[in-house]
Amino acid sequence: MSKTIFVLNGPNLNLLGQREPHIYGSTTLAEIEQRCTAKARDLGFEVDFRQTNFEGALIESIHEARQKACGIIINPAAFTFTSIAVLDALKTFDPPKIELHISNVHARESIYHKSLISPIATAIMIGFGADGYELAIQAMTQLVARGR
Ligand code: CA2
Repeated sequence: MSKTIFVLNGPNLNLLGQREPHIYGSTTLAEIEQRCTAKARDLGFEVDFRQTNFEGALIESIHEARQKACGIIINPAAFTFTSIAVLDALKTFDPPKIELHISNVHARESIYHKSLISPIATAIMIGFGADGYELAIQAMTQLVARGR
């Protein structure tokens, strides 16, 4: 069985650590990738970490995960609230899927309150800052181990 966890990041997350640190912190996405890779390695897993600003590219990564991944951790960013196409792609991926947000979206403006993804996610992690990614890796290995 695959031991690869796909960690997928949507639009503007390439700017992490460069803008709006009061909301998203000062850790860069490259640092988050390094931490995820190290955490996964400690737990006997690998990480395929990606970021895109394009909806179609995100969907194609989800399709690729169908063949290659034991789980998906996804921060769809703004596509969380707009993309039925990302929702439909995730529905085709049977193994565990964790929806992750760095900020507590429910403490923000109402446009950030209604996720299209949450109803089909196995689990949701919101508001842990950049640490949420490592916590999600830990959680994903447990979901994979128990087969859901
Ligand atoms: O908190 C999160 O992880 C979000 O998914 C981030 C999205 C936002 O649309 C979601 O509601 C919550 C926005 C990502 C924008 O990323 C930036 C990073 C640095 C500076 C500016 C934007």
